[in-house]
Amino acid sequence: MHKAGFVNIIGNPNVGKSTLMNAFVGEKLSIITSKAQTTRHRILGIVNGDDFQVVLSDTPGIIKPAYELQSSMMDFVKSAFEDADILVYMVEIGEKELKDEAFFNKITNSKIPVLLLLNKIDGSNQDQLEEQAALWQSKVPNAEFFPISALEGFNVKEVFNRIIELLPDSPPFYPKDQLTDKPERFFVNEKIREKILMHYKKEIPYAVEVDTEEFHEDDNIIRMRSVIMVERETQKGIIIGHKGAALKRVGVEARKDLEKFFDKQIHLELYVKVNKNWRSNQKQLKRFGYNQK
Ligand SMILES: Nc1nc2c(ncn2[C@@H]2O[C@H](COP(=O)(O)OP(=O)(O)OP(=O)(O)O)[C@@H](O)[C@H]2O)c(=O)[nH]1
Ligand SMILES: [Mg+2]
Repeated sequence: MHKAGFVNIIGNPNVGKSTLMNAFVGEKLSIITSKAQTTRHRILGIVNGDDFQVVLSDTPGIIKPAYELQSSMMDFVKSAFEDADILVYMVEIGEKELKDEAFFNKITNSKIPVLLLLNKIDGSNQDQLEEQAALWQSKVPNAEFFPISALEGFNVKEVFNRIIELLPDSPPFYPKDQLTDKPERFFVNEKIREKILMHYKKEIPYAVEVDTEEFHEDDNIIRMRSVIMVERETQKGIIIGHKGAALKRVGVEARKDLEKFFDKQIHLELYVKVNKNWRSNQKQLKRFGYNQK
């Protein structure tokens, strides 16, 4: 007997979806920052056991799209509704609603099991927790409810055990030693973007895309070259910073994380290029792995 299935994590931006996926997988697959719209792709994280395979999907936070990139992000969310065996709907303490009514109706009318996770309870008191628990259980009565802290690991194991119980009987979908669906370069791009989200303000991180053009692995070193693309010339100057200091910081920090991730010495070369209005350009988006309708 073997169990396997797709367990897709959905919810508003910044509620902790990526933190939960990484906690389940035990690896820093998805980048995590305090900013909304950190995740732009659907990223698989696969947890294998002798008699089970949980194929998790981390997805972008649900928003009303304002430009093509965001529409494509929402297409990833849609696809996660289509193939799920179990839906994990995550909300956070203090949150009132999922603004997109169509998505919300899909959750409340779901024919498959829904786990409703109220996250970030480490920052709440008992009264607030009880009030929020009652609110969300009444909003999503078809779901099984768990208060959790993805960050501190509270109830994470319990949710995972419940997922295993609910998984359908099925052979594995992926080889048992596979951890994700994404290639190595994807994680390089993401790690660099994480540093940009952390260190630049306002619109800058949202105007950035990273593309790793070279990834060459030797016995004891991986050499990579990545381009940071921005939408306009002024943004290029901001990314580089005074005497290149800002860009250097991104490079140093990304390299340190990537050395841990790949467990190897890394040589990372970074440069910045203007790719005018890339996030509204279908062709460019396709090239970066979006728009996969
Ligand atoms: N206090 C607390 N913070 C948390 C918890 N889980 C996640 N966070 C924080 O919430 C922020 C957002 O976490 P993410 O995991 O990136 O959230 P997300 O839902 O993937 O966000 P998007 O990809 O932007 O939709 C980060 O600063 C996390 O450290 C938690 O259980 N408790
Ligand atoms: Mg995320």
